[in-house]
Amino acid sequence: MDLEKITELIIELEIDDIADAVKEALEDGKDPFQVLNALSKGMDEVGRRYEIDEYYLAELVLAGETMKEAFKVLKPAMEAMDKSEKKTKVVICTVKGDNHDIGKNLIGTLLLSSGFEVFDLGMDVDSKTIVDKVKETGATIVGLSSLLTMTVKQITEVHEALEAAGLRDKVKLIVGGAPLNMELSKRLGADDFAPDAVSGIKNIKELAGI
Ligand code: B1M
Repeated sequence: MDLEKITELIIELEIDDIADAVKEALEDGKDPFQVLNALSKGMDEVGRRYEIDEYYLAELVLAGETMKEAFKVLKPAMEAMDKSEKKTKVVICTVKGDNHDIGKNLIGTLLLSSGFEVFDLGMDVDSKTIVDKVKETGATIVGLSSLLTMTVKQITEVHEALEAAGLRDKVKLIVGGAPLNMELSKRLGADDFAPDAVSGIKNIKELAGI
């Protein structure tokens, strides 16, 4: 199974074939990171087609579901690569009001394969749920995705909720998503920002002192 085919299956929204294709690529000895990259490339093209009105909301929803089918196979392969013993705990989610989770899932999968213990709260998550999870798990990093301009202010909510709970100096807050940049993220109360999944993992490792 070549990787271009995987990219193509995402672009063509082939939800019934993607899991088998990913499985085949892994069995052929392809690196899970390369497979992840091929999936992301497909998603970039879906986004481009949406922006030029070639795809509509229905196609976007189906693209999201197709990515999820791929992740079901990819995630265990990523987890199997993890050889570390002492794990840094990371809480991740997409902020309240935002139902985009493809980028967040990508980050989560990469974190797992990089030896982190990941608590994924899903999407549309309020600050109280995040604070409760940090308290319960003792996580030292919170990673937030915000894809909508309208929801970036939720980052400040989370920052302030952590502060009110007396946890802000124990937890590093990193954020990502298209409407953000480093300057805005810091102004909103985050410690760090990453423009893509690879730099996200690099920055999270730095925040964790790894
Ligand atoms: Co929507 N959507 N969407 N959408 N959608 C965008 C984001 C948009 C830019 C499209 C556009 O208009 N050009 C636009 C937002 C405009 C804005 O506010 N600035 C938009 C809109 C408007 C909407 C709706 C309001 C549409 C409507 O209903 N009229 C609606 C909102 C619903 C809601 O959230 N409440 C909506 C809905 C949807 C779908 C549900 C149909 C679907 C999401 C499916 C899903 O996620 N399960 C969807 C999609 C697919 C998109 C686009 C096309 C693609 C997003 C994506 O998955 N990209 C997007 C346009 C685009 O980006 N070209 C768009 C692939 C993914 C791998 O990248 O998530 O950016 P991304 O993550 C990257 C980086 O940002 C970074 O690393 C990731 C990997 O490289 N990153 C992090 C992300 N999080 C990070 C966290 C980190 C570090 C890095 O640390 C923790």
